[in-house]
Amino acid sequence: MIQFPKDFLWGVACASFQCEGAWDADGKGPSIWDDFCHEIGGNHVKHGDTGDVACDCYHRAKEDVALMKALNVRAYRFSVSWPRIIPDGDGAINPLGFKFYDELVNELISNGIRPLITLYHWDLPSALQHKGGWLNRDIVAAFERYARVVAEHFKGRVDCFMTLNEPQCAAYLGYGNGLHAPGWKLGDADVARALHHMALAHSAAQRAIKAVDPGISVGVVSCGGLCYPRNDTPAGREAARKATFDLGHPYWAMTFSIFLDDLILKRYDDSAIPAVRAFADSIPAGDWELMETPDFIGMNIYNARPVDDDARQVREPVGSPRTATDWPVTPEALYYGPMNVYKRYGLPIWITEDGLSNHDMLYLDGKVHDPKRIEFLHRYLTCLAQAVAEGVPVKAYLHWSFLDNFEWSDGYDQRFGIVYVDYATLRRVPKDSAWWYADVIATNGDSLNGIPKYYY
Ligand code: GCO
Repeated sequence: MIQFPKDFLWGVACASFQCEGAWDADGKGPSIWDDFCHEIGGNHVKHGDTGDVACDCYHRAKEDVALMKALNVRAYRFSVSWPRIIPDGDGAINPLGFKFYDELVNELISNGIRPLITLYHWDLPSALQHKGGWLNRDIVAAFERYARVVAEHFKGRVDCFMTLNEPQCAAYLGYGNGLHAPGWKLGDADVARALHHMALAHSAAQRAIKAVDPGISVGVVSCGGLCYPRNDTPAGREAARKATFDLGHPYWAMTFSIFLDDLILKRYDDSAIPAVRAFADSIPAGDWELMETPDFIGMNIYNARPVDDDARQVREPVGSPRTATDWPVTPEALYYGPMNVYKRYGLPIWITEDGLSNHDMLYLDGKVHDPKRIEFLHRYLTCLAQAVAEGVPVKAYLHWSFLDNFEWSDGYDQRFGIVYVDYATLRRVPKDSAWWYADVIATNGDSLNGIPKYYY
């Protein structure tokens, strides 16, 4: 029997650069993602797509919130764009910076939807990048100030903040392999340094937010490769746990442990490769005392990889299902992922993102049929319920994403929304999965018992 706790929070998520558009409206400064998309000959984003218009959420707060309400959504995780509020990152505050967010937050509250703010979802003010971005330790103080300004502004209206989204991607894709803005390609020590500054920035921001109102809950949103056992035996489970947190491979930066160990356990895992170990040894001892344990860990989970009893990665069963991004469909991720992260850090867990990209299209009947998304979610949520049943304190599930949106270097090709966006007209069309999810929310997960309704 699938059951979720009575106060379980069901919602949807998105991020400023991916959906807002209005890239230079009302005094906003440029961000590294504006620069990355606009760079002539840069070729960083598929088809040369940009965030200039995106889903135009900036001008559609009322319409979008009304749609969320129609879909029974209880919480909306969105991010604030730092360069809207402080155009150069650490200078003057833009008087019009909060215009859109005020409208959005007020609409959400008056429709009974809880606003959840992410402070940093990758759109760093360009001026800070020119000073070294996350490699320059001064960014910690700039982020702390920005966090305080936002928390003060929304005092009494927003009771939950997430400081950083996926430090791992921001550091590795931004400063390591250069696939994301700012597109720098540096070595292991610099990637580790960027991550460490993010841990300090989270901590300083958490202190600043708590000083504004100690009742606000503050989390951090993490990602990383997750593993599940090919053989569900005690040995297989232990191997999957070990492989999940291992730092002894080229993708060490894309693990939950590289960020959360530094922040919460105040150490680096013994498995770390020599470059990371050397960086860890260079950290001033006083830094560990600056680390603030978050109130909860946000996990962005899309898939996991199978490992054998020796913690070695094995291939997925031949012919396994995949998504449009060519990611494997592995519902086990929502069982083993929260389970292992909870065992290691002992903190409440929020699923802050989960979902899939699908080749959705508007059908001739005017609807968007996406049975694959329904099937995917049904299976993933069933596994999440199992983790909850076994005692993992999972408090929320925030589906990625509400609308189709700008998928970073993949531009608009990947459709992650439960609501279809017709980019030519910006019209929103709820997909079948949106109505299916509305039913999951209305029944607090009870509708997951049995075979899903595929809506056509
Ligand atoms: C990320 C982000 C989202 C993505 C989503 C799908 O992890 O990249 O948090 O912005 O759009 O994860 O890839």
